[in-house]
Amino acid sequence: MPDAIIVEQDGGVMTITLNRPDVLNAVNDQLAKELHDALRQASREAAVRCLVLTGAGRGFCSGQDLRGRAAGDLSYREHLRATYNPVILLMRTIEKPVIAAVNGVAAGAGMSLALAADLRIASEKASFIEVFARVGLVPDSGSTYLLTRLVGLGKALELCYTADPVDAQEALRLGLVNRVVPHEELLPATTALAARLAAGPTKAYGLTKRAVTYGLHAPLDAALEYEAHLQEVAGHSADHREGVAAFLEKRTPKYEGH
Ligand code: T3D
Repeated sequence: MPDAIIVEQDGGVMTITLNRPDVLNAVNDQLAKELHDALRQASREAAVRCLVLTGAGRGFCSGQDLRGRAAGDLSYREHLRATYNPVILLMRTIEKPVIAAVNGVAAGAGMSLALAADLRIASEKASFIEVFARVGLVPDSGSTYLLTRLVGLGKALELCYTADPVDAQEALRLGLVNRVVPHEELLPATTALAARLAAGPTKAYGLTKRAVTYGLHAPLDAALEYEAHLQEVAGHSADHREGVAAFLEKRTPKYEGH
């Protein structure tokens, strides 16, 4: 069976392309496993300092591959535990920036994948659909958690109840995406940002992601304490020493990521 994803590395940037364009990159078990394996490999390799997730063809990802889903003989709980949940957890805990380059429709768990990235850059052709209600399901793969935090309670429930598509400009207005660019500029703009982040203080970025994630559910005193703890770690990093030296020497820092 051909690979369901394409993995490419250019410098410190790893790009993962979901590659089932005939079905708008719907997720089958093969794709979920390959995506999980690629993320795990990226998390372990120091040479990978930023990740980009995008889709081949006109879709970003249409969520679960629905073919063969009418039989009703599957435990959805077990399937989610085995496939999507580990992928979403890895994306949210990998200590490197993750950017979704949303090239087209992101629906269902495909939208959840986009939401699980740290940043989203959308093509003008992108759209986002919490499509689950159309097929009588609950938003999953982190959508209830992540969408609510990005757009707020009322809008999240509206998008989940109606399953209406959100176009790229509306997504920008809602804070669902960070930027919208012309379609042909999506990959150049994303890789430029990814290369910039890959040349940054990766260790500090990873700790920043940890602190921001912790702050989502912590009281202020605990968040302050956690920041102080992480700053202790960052304060002893080679990149911190390099950043201070570069400032004093009036030059651009050269970060190694540790
Ligand atoms: O553990 C579990 O399994 C539970 C987890 C669930 C997670 C989920 O993600 S549930 C939600 C599953 N996804 C959907 O319900 C979306 C289904 N797709 C659509 O509603 C539409 O395709 C879109 C709104 C995304 C895009 O519409 P459009 O008009 O641009 O494209 P299209 O013509 O519908 O799709 C193009 C082709 O892709 C088409 O195939 P064909 O007719 O050319 O042979 C279509 O059947 C196929 N396709 C699109 N999405 C899926 C799919 N095939 C299988 N599964 C899909 N999800």
